[in-house]
Amino acid sequence: MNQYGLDNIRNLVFLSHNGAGKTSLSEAALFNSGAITRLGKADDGTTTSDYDPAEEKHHISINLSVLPCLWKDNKINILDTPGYSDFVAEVKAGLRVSEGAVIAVCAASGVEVGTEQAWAYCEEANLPRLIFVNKMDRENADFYRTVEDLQARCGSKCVPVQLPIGAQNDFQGVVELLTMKSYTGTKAEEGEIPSAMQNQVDSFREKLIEAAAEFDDTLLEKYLGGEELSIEELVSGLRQSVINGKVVPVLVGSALKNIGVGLLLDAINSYLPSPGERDFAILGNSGEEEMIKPSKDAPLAALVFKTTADPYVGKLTYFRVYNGIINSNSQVWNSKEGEAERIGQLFTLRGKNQEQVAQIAAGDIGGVAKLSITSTGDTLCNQDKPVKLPAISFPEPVFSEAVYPKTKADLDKLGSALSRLAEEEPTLLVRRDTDTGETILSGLGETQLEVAAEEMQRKFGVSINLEIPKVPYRETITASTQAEYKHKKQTGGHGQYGHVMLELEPLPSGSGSKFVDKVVGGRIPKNYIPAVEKGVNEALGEGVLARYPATDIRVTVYDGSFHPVDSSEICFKIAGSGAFKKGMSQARPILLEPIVNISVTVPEDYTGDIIGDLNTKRAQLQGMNPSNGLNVIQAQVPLAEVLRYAIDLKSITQGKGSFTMEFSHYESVPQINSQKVIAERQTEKA
Ligand SMILES: Nc1nc2c(ncn2[C@@H]2O[C@H](COP(=O)(O)OP(=O)(O)OP(=O)(O)O)[C@@H](O)[C@H]2O)c(=O)[nH]1
Ligand SMILES: [Mg+2]
Repeated sequence: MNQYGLDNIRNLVFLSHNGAGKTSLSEAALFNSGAITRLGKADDGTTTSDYDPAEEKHHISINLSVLPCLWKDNKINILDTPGYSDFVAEVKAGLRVSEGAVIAVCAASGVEVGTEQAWAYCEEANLPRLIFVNKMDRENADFYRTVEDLQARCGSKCVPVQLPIGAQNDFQGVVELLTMKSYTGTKAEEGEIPSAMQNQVDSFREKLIEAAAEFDDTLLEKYLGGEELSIEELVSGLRQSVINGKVVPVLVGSALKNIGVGLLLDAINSYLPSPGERDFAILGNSGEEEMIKPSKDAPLAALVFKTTADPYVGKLTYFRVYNGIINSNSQVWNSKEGEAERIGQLFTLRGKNQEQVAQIAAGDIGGVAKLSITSTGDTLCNQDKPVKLPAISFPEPVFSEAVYPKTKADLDKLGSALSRLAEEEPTLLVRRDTDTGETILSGLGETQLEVAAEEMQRKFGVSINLEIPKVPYRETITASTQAEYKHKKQTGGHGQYGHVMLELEPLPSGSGSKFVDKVVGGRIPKNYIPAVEKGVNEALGEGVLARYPATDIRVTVYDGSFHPVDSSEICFKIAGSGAFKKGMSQARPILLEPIVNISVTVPEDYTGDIIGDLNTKRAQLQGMNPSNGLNVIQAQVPLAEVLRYAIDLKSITQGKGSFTMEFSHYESVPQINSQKVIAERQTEKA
């Protein structure tokens, strides 16, 4: 199956709003092409693409799957991606290594948020694409309404090349407007166009021919001169328009009923570019992109676009070859790491199935196990002709939860399991919060982290709970005070004696705490001062309000007394700590909380809702920057209020918003919130 050349391959990514039927469509494509003999069902978890137990459990796609099928003269590598936005990294990877896209749209739901998102990604990547209006068999399915919707929201370049015969219960097949033939049923039996459709067919055909001829001067001249254009001319005209991004053909069918899927594969062959027809970018020395014509005879250039951690096989690496050939049992150069990498047995993938191959050539996609230094985004090449391909841009993690192992055994394996997971998923990040001592797992949303937790259990046998991260509160004082503490005990032999007088003063926010020694005349001998400081520092570590670290306080030891026999370091440490606690209680202590700068980008219509919501979160608005229909809203807000902002924003904007946040400074917690935090902390410590 790896004998297909640059001109006989199609790499295309399937995109859509979640659940529009990408996986069902891929399955039907594999079945029709003979790649599989049993048609699996998304609902039963029996598709080739959704083989992962997590996908079966959640009934959604989670991973990108590579699904090659042979159709007529070509090898079509379908990259089925998840529609759920938490897993957008898979979409980004799929987009990066494809020359074309198929956007599936549900005929009943029409254009949805995910449709517009998919469209925007294709525009951004300049990716030629087809639209497949799926689920024509469903209740409420309406092709014409969906097309109007598409044209209104994605532009008039969406042009139907087919019309459905019947709809909903009565959906039977499609009419192809270029060939003027009808195809009905799963077997796509050729027949006559139903006479009732004739007028509609004529009118849509006219629009299609215009679109096909419009961007080719010779065709346009012929067309305007009233000459009949041949089917071949029309197909080639349309192909150029699709490749140049001027036209997006709209097809129709039902993945579930397997109607129109073969015609979709025909359209992929006819209209979408092969790897040979699309130049690719390499990075020059100063990081600028340079476009290159792909060639099988050039030195190797392959991009790693996905890495998975298999508990048995180990690391599995997916790559796309742009130039040259990669061979099994060879050595390549990883230009990102600047190191050689050993390549073992290569294979092509179809879902979880692997087929061993001797080599993978330019234009194609393959896999290899157990690479040691290579990760997603790296380029594999020849050491004497090193190249770098632009890496894949993944979104930054925006949602965090704290990871708690369930048992001691889980704790021992936690670190390595987490880092293996994070290696697999570019949008997962693991870090330790030194303030709260928690291990924090960050990603794009709640579902992604939940799936990650399940995977930890399944793949590495580590059970964890995910909890809302703790807020690293602090404490400080708001008044100056003096405090005295005498530690004195007479027990049996020699006693204990330490006596310290401290002055506590508030320092400006963010300056931290300072210890000053102003004792004169040896009232406390010099050798005991470090012990006093130790005691103060210990007390600073747990403030008097809720045992959060105290900060921004100047502590001056200015007097005290000692006993020549009974005094010791430990006694002065106790006295220092005691004096500090007493002083802090007197100096009107308050709770401080971290404030973050948040920057929220949303379509302008959502501005009011975003600000309304931020107001309920104690935010201080800093500014707004409307541009191009989007508005960037900047605010400062307490971290405690936005620990789950990724979820709130998604629900306010149906996923159309994005945000970033970073720590700014600490501020005092309002009285009412403060009481709550202190009470919660008391129960927690108890
Ligand atoms: N009636 C009808 N249902 C369909 C059709 N295609 C898919 N479905 C159903 O729609 C649901 C989602 O299908 P999937 O194929 O998993 O959709 P998807 O786009 O891959 O979903 P995600 O990958 O999770 O975004 C399943 O219940 C399918 O049976 C269709 O043509 N007609
Ligand atoms: Mg799917």
